[in-house]
Amino acid sequence: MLKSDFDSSPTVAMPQRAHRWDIFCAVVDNYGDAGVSWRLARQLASEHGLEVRLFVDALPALARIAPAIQPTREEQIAHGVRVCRWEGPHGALAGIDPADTVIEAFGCGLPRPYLAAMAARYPQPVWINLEYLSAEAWIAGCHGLPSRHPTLSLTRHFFFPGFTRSSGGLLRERELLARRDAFRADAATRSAFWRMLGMPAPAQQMLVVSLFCYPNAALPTLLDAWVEGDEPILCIVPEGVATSALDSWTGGVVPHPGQRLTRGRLTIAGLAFLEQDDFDRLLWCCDVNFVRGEDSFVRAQWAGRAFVWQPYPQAEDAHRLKLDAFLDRYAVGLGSDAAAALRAMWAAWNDQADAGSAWRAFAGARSRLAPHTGAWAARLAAMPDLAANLVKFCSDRV
Ligand code: TRH
Repeated sequence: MLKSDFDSSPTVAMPQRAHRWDIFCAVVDNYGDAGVSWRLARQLASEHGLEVRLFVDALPALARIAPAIQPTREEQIAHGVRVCRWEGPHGALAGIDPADTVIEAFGCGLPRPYLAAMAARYPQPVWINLEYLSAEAWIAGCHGLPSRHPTLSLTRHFFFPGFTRSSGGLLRERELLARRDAFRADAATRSAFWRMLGMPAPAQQMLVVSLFCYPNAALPTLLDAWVEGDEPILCIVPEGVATSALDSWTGGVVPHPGQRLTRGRLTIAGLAFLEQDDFDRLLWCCDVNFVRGEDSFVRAQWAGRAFVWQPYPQAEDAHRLKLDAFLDRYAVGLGSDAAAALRAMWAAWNDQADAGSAWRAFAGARSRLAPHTGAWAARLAAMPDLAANLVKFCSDRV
């Protein structure tokens, strides 16, 4: 197997006796919980040859980003993963033989009968709580820590995704950056992709933006700035994103998938939700990506272009700590003007303030932000990926 310059993840084989993995995912809302769990499950099966069973309580959310999944089926095999519907942590799930390794995504909790079966099993499964991604420094000290179950003789380990070698790393499939560059270098493949989207390939001079955000009061200011802007902009909006803001800004003519609306220098194009790998290709085709939450945030970094992140809003602005911690790492090495433009744009977007005024300087810094993000992605790709780290972590504990 040829290893590309980009891919540095050592291949650690799980002992045959520990090749069964269960992943539990309870969808809080949106698509990230399912998105991260599905991406991890596919990678463990395809790159590490593991027998993966993925339990998801809200299959329709998964089916939106994985069309191979039939949302009404209790159990099915897709992309080498056995996908099972569960009732969530308070459901029964009795009579299930726990796997050798059990991943609890985002502290979703495990049903009592399953926990009891884990405790009764010999050898006991390796039990991992896969935490939310953060760039904050404290996670390095918590990554890998064990915690005893209060009543059962079970130990759970906390596994923190992150941007440093002292964290669990980031989800990145093998050859991802090589595939990205091959896609970009091949005009025929790119135009085939635009045809698949049902869109004409954007004109050379057009600035192409993808908009995947939470409801954001700053959006109208940005759209106004784009209408009056210096260059033509194509803004691609996945279905159901920012609908109410777009509805009021467009006067009730939100462009649905396959539709477009042009105002001044701005064209808004509606797009149906894409399968995860096609969503990557969309990000690879855009000059600026507005992303949110966790998984699209990481994919925008692998895309290696300018991006604007809106973390999932949390109480007491806890998400601002995450945002600032990330900017403090990511902006290193960026010239002071570009760094100032970047910080001002992200602040305006997350303060839901006047993002339109911040846009001009941000767009002006794009020629520095894109190569900077490319270099950032290459540096991150020099570290082992999350799935490889997880397999190593678990193989050391069986
Ligand atoms: O959907 P999100 O807002 O999910 C969030 C976050 O995970 C957050 O951490 C969590 O607390 C919250 O849910 C409950 O954003 P995220 O994480 O970017 O996940 C979106 C997923 O949807 C990602 O896997 C990419 C995928 N996607 C597609 O596959 N196709 C598409 O067309 C689009 C727009 C998204």
